[in-house]
Amino acid sequence: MKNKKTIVNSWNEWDPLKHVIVGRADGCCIPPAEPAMAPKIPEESDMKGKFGPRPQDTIDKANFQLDNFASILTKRGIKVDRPKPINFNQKIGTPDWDIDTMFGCMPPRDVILTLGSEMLEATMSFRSRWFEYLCYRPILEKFFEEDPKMIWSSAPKPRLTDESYRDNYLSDNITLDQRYEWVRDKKFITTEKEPLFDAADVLRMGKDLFIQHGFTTNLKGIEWIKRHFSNHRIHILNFPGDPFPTHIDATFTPLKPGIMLNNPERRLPEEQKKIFYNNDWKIVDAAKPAHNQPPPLCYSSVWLSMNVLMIDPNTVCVESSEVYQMDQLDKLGFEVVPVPFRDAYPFGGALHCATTDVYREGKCEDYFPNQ
Ligand code: DAV
Repeated sequence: MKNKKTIVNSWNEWDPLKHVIVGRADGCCIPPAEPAMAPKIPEESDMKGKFGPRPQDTIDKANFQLDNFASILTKRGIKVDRPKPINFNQKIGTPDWDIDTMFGCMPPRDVILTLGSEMLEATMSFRSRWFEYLCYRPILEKFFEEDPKMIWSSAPKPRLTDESYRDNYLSDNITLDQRYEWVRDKKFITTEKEPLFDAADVLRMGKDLFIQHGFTTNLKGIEWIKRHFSNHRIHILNFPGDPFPTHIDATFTPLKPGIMLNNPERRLPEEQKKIFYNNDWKIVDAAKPAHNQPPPLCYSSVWLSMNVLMIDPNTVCVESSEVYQMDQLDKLGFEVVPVPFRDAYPFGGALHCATTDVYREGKCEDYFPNQ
């Protein structure tokens, strides 16, 4: 059968997936410290003080798993597109700042937000990730040509001067207790100087968008999204159990209408649960991760275990070593597709991070009529 032309359309995280972007690990770098990043790297981390290109053998292993994931999806009839990596090991800059390397293009979820027929390039909140959208331009250009209804947009590029970050966050001497207190007080690394958001802080659930306010998305970024997607209802979520709230998708994961997985170490405050309960949604604690530690040179936590990709409301891709998470989803009645992916974790996350929707069947529905 001849490949059908592109359709851009996706309103939620669970409708039947037909077309998706899967990232690549090529040339990925560990960027030098920058204001947005320093607090995410704990003092004892093996990443402290390291920067530059990642070892080639780790890149090859990650790409092997990314290619395998892409082929698992393709075999299920899902069309897969891949970004085009650029040379990440080069100095980039704007009139306001420069930085010695970029990051990579493994997690498209962070960069591109698909809602309906629109693909929106996020502002991003790390200097090293400022130009990452360039890797997606070849496919966005193609989608724009092939789908006459596709809306291609880009949020205002942020200045990311020092005014966009709190400088007291930089210190190595801050205790974890202090960090919990700041997060509880909604005092994050990013300031309210300008709108900032990473696309991976947004959960798309039809008419409602649930957005984490944290390190990578500020209130102005959420306000920008609210005005931009003015037909949607915007809900701001906080997860005070996370000392480094960076992206929502290892914290709060919709599985299908009526059921959310919540990280038991980062529970949604009772007050913010109301909208779910008022609409007969269940919030279930995610199973514990199978590992005590993330793999070497990884930014993310062990909770990538719950960073799953729904390929339809009954079928879920789960990392294949995450036995407890697979078992829980199996018991909840889902068909579980195990996907080996741990070698790709250090490059920016798990199965949800490593993908961005292009097309899911289905329409924009109202799953929360009782507001
Ligand atoms: O738990 O470290 C990872 C999310 C990556 N997109 C965490 C969050």
